Amino acid sequence: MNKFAHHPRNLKGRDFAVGDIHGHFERLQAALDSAGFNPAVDRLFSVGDLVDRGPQSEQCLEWLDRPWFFAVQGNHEALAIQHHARISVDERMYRASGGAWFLDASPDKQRLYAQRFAQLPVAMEVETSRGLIGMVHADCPYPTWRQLREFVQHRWPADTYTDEGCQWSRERIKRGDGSGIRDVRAVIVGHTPLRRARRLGNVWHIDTAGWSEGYFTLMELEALEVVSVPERPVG
Ligand SMILES: [Mn+2]
Repeated sequence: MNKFAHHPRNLKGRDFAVGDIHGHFERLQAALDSAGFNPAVDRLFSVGDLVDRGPQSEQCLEWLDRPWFFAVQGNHEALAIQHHARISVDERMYRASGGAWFLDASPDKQRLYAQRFAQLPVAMEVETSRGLIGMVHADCPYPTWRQLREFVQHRWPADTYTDEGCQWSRERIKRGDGSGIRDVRAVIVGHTPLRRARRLGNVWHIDTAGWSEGYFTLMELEALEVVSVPERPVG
């Protein structure tokens, strides 16, 4: 299974990235509407965590079926995959993080979601006229995008370091590390909720907690600019 996805340039419309969604697809749709998103030509790239916490986790399958919607696996998708595969998951933590909709679902339903999540790449890249833009859920655990691509594509040896770094790491943002990632125009990540999108070197952190008290940040990839504005004051 290919854990790395490459998307050619969008020559017809605009491309956007969005941070964690966490079961708030209605709010996401409102943000897309206010950005004038056109599903006939535009594309939306999600940095993962489609599910848990919000009331519409189950809609993720419909969204993943849309031809203009692409996502990487977040740590919340990984939890569902691991739980389904009977890999040890701290169930209390998972439930406290909004996983009840999955934990309490029937085995058939759990399988449906886990299988779909397992098809998602861990990392993806999108071509723009000014270079490649990479996306992972939490962080790129290597100093160069080329290294990340190699490790994700070849997955050797049984490589949990890369997956865990991509899906869970908060090292860069905790350290305020502005060293960035080489071999790539920018890398866009979510996972750590912030009041405003924050750039560290060429790494953009865009989870502005649209699933909680914040708002959804949409980042247009060609200009690498934030196009959404908060619809309500951030507390
Ligand atoms: Mn996350």
